[in-house]
Amino acid sequence: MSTALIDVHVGDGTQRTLHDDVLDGLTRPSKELPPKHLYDTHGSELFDRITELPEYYPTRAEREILTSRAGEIVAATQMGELVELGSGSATKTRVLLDAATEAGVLRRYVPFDVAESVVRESVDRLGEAYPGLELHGIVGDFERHLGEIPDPEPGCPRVLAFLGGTIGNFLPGSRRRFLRELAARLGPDDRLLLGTDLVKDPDVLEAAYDDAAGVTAEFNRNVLTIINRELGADFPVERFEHVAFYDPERRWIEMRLRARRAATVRIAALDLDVMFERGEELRTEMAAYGEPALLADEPLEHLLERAEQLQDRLARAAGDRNPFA
Ligand code: SAH
Ligand code: AVI
Repeated sequence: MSTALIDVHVGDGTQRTLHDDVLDGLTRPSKELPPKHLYDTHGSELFDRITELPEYYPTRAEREILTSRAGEIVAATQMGELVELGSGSATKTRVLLDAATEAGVLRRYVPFDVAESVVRESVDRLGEAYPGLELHGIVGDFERHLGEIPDPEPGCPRVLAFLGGTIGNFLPGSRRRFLRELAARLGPDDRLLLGTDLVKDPDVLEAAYDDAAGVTAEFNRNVLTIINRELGADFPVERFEHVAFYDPERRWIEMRLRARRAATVRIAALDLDVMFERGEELRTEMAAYGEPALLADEPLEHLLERAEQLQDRLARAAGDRNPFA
């Protein structure tokens, strides 16, 4: 039998950040919301569907890297414990869990995610698949609750994984703050496993965020459904159009929601009316790529001083230069 524990650090607090973020973000001259609010139960399911889409290559690329290099990663780190930030459904993670349990080194897996349902489901499923593995789920916001990660057992080498390019979803200032905090919490026996994508053909990037089946559009619009439900708002969800474009200067993709018509939205819990002009856009996500946008960050440079880079087959074939070199 595996042992399982789940700590919940969000709840009313998350509701409050949604309040604050909606109030701040929707009263700015350029409307925006932080991407973490895209993930309720439905948003997490939609993200999982995105990872299966032909256009959304990052998950397949990362799975390929993990599959071909998991043995090496486990041998190099002796992963006694794996902590995963933004773990989601932890599907790809199984590649690492398999390699580390096969090597007989892994004792504990700590999935950390803001979406309670995904933490509970992944702990349930992994408990069945990996009997003997200790599971300690954390439902929390990695911008606020890194301190809630349990201390590693003494002498147990720990790997902190941050996969899927989620690091690209921060705005640069918040990313720097997060990386500083993360760096401060990494002990001498800890290793960081970071998954991020490199800049490539804008058409490929834009297709990945605007799939033909419209799943990403539904994922994007779902944030309005969340605000309607949680804050008693009346967004006419279908009257907002999904927009995704690559900004070559910032080297990031932006997802936005564009009002097809002028609208005034009532947000009852905030006693707020928000006006949208026809065509006005609300930014819901940035996804930054490779260097220099990401890797030039001073705290990350410091963390990567001794880093090794693992690339997927396509990136190697394309001859992308090694930004860690
Ligand atoms: N790691 C998985 C899932 C990526 S989706 C993969 O590579 O496929 C991003 C995940 O990060 C979601 O599950 C989302 O709920 C979580 N997330 C986003 N912002 C977060 C935050 N501030 N704190 C904790 N989890 C967050
Ligand atoms: C989780 N995160 C890294 C995904 C990304 O690619 O930025 C979320 C996503 N947004 C649209 N499609 C997928």
